Amino acid sequence: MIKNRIIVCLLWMLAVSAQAAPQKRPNILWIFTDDHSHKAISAYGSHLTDLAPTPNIDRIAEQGMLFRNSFVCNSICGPSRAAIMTGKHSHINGFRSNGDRFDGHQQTFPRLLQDAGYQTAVIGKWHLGTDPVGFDHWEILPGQGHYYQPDFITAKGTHREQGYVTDLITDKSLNWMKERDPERPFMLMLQHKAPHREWSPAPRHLHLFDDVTFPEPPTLFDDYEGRGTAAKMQDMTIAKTMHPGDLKINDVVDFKDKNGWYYKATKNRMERMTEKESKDWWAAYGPKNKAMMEANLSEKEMVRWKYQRYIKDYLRCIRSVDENIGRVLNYLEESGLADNTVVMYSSDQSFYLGEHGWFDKRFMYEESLRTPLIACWPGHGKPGSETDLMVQNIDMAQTFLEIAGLPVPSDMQGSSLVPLLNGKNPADWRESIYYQYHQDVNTVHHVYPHYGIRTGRYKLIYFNTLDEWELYDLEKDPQEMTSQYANPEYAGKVDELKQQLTELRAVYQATE
Ligand code: SGN
Ligand code: CA
Repeated sequence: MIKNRIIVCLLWMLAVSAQAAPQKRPNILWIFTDDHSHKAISAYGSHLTDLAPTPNIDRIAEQGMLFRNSFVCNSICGPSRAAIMTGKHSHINGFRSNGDRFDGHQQTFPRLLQDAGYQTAVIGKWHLGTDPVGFDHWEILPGQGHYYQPDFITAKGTHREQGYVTDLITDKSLNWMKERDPERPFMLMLQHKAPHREWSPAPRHLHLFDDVTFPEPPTLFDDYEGRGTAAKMQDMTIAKTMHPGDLKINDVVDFKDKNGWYYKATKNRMERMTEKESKDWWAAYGPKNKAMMEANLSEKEMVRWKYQRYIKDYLRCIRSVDENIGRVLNYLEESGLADNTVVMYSSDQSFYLGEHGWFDKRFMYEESLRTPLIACWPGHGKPGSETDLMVQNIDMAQTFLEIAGLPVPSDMQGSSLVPLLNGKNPADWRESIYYQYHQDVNTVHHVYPHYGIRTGRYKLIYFNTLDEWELYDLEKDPQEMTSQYANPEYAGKVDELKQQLTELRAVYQATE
């Protein structure tokens, strides 16, 4: 009799704990930006840190872990997002280039979390061409979205909102977190448009950095000697590619006839501003533009001027991202959610901030191969810790699933970061990563497709349509100024890396 009672009692306890378990599963907040260079985050530290700190993003690092060697598998928006959703390289998930359409009915981590009882939402930039699948709630920007008075798309249609895009995405995310079912865990993808081109700041930040001169990267005037055809032929320089709309000088430079598209894009931005915004905008940029025109700058001085205009607007956009992240972190703390919410910060890839004279991304060179990744999982790992292990955006899906206590499908191609978050240094962690940029060269920025391998010290890149190889010794040449591919001293290393690259391509089933 007593034995039976104990058994009943145990069964009851098991049933209760099984019911209670889902509530204890951690919430997941994935804060994601577009084109945010790790160098523009003070937790990473760079020449920009003192002048343009990001105290709120840094809070995540102070309470969690900073990934020093975080990379993407394809440095461009849609493909990076698709890789995160699926945990698979582009050639497997089918989204190789911007403009492709994502098959949302394939296996993705939001769908798996939703099936397991998580409340799921995506708010902000999406850029995958098809409507989100696997989300209880979605409210996304059309394509690249707009900075001022942006449109949002929901299942019901498109509508325009009053305000600045970074503030609005945050407002909507806070509202969703407040209004969701508090009994079930959530996974929210809060995805900013900022600091994407054309780097349009919040009206309140138009004068930020007015008195600052930012240091230039040492390779601002790179001549691309030492590298191959692709670096020489790209179209992404501050000197030549940036247009008057990017630089906010269309009050002094008439470019209507030169390029219809740029004109249209800029006109669209101006038309979305309120009268006051437009007045403040020209009050901020106009006098500086006039001074620039009157200064009669040389070609080189003009590049310097453009770099200052660019970096200031870029960092102004980041200031509003950082402020809004502060709002979200404050909410988590005040609501008591912080203790059981994993907060991760990342971007679809890093970005050139004048290195090699460039903006944009795409290349397998360091600035765009990397992406920031900062994670805080309260009670796991040591606050303020760092790891040098190589991680990649294909790792995220498995990480989220393991955090939620779910099994990881065997066809995912990454590795869960949970051991790293728990402060472990797995001995069998990957020692190299595979990268492939697929987009046709005859698209924006004219970057040739390529693939390659990066190890701790070396990087071997193959531009497949050019049949050209490049090799970099990152220890001796961290800025990747000289390919050592043809240097006989590196011949053995080249053979070894080619062999490893072949093996990696076999592992990832890369045949293109
Ligand atoms: C637009 C931008 C490009 C940018 C792509 C892709 N031009 O075409 O500079 O590389 O988007 O960006 S713009 O004049 O329209 O701003 S991505 O982040 O979506 O991959
Ligand atoms: Ca991007």
